[in-house]
Amino acid sequence: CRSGGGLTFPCLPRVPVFGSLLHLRSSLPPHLLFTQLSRRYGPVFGLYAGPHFTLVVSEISLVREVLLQRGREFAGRPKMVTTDVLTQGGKDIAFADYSPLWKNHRRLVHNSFTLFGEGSSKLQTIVQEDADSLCEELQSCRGQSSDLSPILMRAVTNVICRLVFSSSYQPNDPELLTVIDYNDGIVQTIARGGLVDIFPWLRIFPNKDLKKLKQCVSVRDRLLHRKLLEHKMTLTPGEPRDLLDALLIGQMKGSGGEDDITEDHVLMTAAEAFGAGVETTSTTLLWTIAFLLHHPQVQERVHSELDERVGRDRPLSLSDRSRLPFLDAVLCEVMRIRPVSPVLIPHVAMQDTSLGGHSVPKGTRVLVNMWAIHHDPKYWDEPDQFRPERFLDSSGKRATPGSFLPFGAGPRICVGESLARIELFLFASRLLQRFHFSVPPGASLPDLKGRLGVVLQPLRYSVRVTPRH
Ligand code: HEM
Ligand code: PLO
Repeated sequence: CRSGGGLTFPCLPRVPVFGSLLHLRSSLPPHLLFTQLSRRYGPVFGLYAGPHFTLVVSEISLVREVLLQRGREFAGRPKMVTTDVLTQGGKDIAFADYSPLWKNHRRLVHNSFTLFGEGSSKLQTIVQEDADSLCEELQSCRGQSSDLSPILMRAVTNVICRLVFSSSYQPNDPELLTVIDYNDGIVQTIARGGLVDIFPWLRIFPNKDLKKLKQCVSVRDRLLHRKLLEHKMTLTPGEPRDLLDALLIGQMKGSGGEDDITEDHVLMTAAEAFGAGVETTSTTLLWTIAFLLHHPQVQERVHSELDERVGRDRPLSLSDRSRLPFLDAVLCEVMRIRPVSPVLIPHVAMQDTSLGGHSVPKGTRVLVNMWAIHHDPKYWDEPDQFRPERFLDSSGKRATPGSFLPFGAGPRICVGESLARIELFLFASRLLQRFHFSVPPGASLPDLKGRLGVVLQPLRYSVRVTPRH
């Protein structure tokens, strides 16, 4: 395998042009195939995705080296055709390569999230209200069975709409439907690792997906552009009303240098907050309910913890999190057993560096197999079993094992982590305080394998939601 002298990595066989792709043909999704291959080739092995030399890392100490110890060296991102369309050539955070501008941009986004996140009551109020309307909606379908996916999707989209540009929608508002519709189109067409991203020259052939992606992106940009203009006209510096205000203020404060972000960067950040915020949170909540249906005794224990520590009537707030360690453990176990991003986003070595003592040339792509880390039998007893107790110590307090990184780590760690944790806790606790979830009569249990698109999602299932009082 290619490597700059010294030890070399075990590597999959390769042929000209296709690289190792012929050896990667499989009915398994990438995270499972890579986990299988790591048993044969070891905790880090190389492959050629077409022309691109790629390392797959499946052991926690090596993952820590990539993300933390050498985090900066591995903080690059590959250039890909689809994500370039999505982000105007990398004017976002997630798919933009490492650069001084990107660092400024990420810091601004991080600060703006903090402004409305953990420290302030703003996000808490928004989530509480949207969780309440979600509960009212579920209450009104009294015991009927339904697919929760669209209802949850609407609720979390509303949270992000209010956080980003202070709009809130009724269930059938045409603007909300537009957002949901274009997002759906992007999700269907951007499936990570598609061929166009391995051989960029394939884009000269007509490509239906790429065309649809471009259409959806243009609908998205028109809508966000309108919001941006409205915000600019009514902005009071020093008093940001929402994330868009905070970003605009930050952008205007720029020093005028070439590392300043532009208005397009603000637009792409808003777009990404939607994409990342909606897909990940709704998916994690759907996995949570799917696992609770498979493990009714776990749901019962969550219910009794809520009844004993909070009661059935008092509205829950973030300060209840420390009182509900079992619920917290359930959410962690869900993110362990079904990480929404099982191979993270590809990283790239920005300079010649090394990994586990082997040298790694600049430009090498690195896939972190978080699925393998979360299912490594060396660190997890019976890793395929759903057991929230793993996240509790012997006195029942929340504990965090070292081999658990659902949000990644280091310079590319998820910027939305605290936002996501707040949302997950408030939605899950409110839903479980008020409802009991069960398998509808005659229906089968949800499939737990899921399907890998832009995130690892459960297949659609239907659930009966019964009010608890
Ligand atoms: C990146 C997980 C929610 C925004 C990531 C990464 C993971 C992740 C694994 C990639 C890290 C890497 O490539 O090394 C999650 C999970 C979530 C969640 C499990 C919820 C359950 C959110 C939310 C937002 C968000 C709510 C924003 C509103 C981002 C962004 C990045 C990112 C912008 C790119 C960071 C970068 O490349 O520097 N997330 N995420 N995420 N996430 Fe999240
Ligand atoms: C989801 C569809 C949106 O329309 C665009 C979008 C933006 C950011 C992406 C997100 C999609 C999928 C989940 C991603 C997120 C950035 C970080 C997050 C990849 C494609 C994760 C979990 O890594």
